[in-house]
Amino acid sequence: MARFEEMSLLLQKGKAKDLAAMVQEALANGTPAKDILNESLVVGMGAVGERFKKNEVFVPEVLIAARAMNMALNVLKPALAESGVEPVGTALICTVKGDLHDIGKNLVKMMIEGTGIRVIDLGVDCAPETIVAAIKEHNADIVCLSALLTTTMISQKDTIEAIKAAGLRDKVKVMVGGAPVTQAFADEIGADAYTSDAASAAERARAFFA
Ligand code: B1M
Repeated sequence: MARFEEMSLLLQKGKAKDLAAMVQEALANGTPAKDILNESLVVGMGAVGERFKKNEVFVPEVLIAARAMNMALNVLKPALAESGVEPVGTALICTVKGDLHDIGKNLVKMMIEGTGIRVIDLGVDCAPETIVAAIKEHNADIVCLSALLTTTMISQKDTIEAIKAAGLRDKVKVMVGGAPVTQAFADEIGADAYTSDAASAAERARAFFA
């Protein structure tokens, strides 16, 4: 029986090494990577978010928890990405200009990789011109734009405009997401898809290749 609750608490306390070791042990015991992700890591980070909102923890604690989350995700990555087949296509992913949040983006990346799509990660604070250049360089089929701040959602729109201006809009599907983003906003800015979580993002991305 995997110790989901314990892993969630280790994450909340930012005990990165202990968490990574326990994630490794759970994987070795046959616990599915997806269950570790959803039952421990996502739950733990959600709890940190709630406490942050209530001013029970502050930025340093959140950062330490975020580092633990990323370290645990690195341990999970090979198991999540296991597909054993040639990539069906290429997706670019990033957090948009002005935005440094990368935990959700990293989750979406791993889940999409798990469907057999090659994913190029352009990181955070990614300017529209960088994304346009990367579409050309990697011959991308999909562009995934994450935004966590109401003030950076507009960068998703700016990126779509830049892709249009570069004459590449018909070549790529644009997916948007992140906590403040909605279907209505996605429709307004002309994105091809909006999804609210990493699992649905992966499902939607794969459906583009059906
Ligand atoms: Co910031 N932060 N943060 N933060 N932070 C939020 C987002 C906030 C809601 C907290 C709050 O006030 N309650 C708030 C935003 C308010 C708003 O605009 N509406 C906020 C703020 C204000 C800020 C700063 C401005 C704080 C400050 O400095 N005063 C600052 C901004 C820095 C910047 O980006 N320029 C800031 C900084 C930080 C830290 C650096 C401390 C840290 C980020 C560390 C990191 O990412 N490496 C941080 C964190 C951790 C959070 C919270 C607590 C957690 C975010 C997170 O990782 N959630 C967050 C509060 C919260 O969410 N409750 C908060 C877990 C993650 C798994 O969820 O990213 O939503 P999420 O991803 C989900 C979905 O949204 C979706 O799938 C994922 C999982 O299924 N998804 C996609 C995401 N991208 C997608 C793309 C898709 C599809 C789905 O398709 C392409």
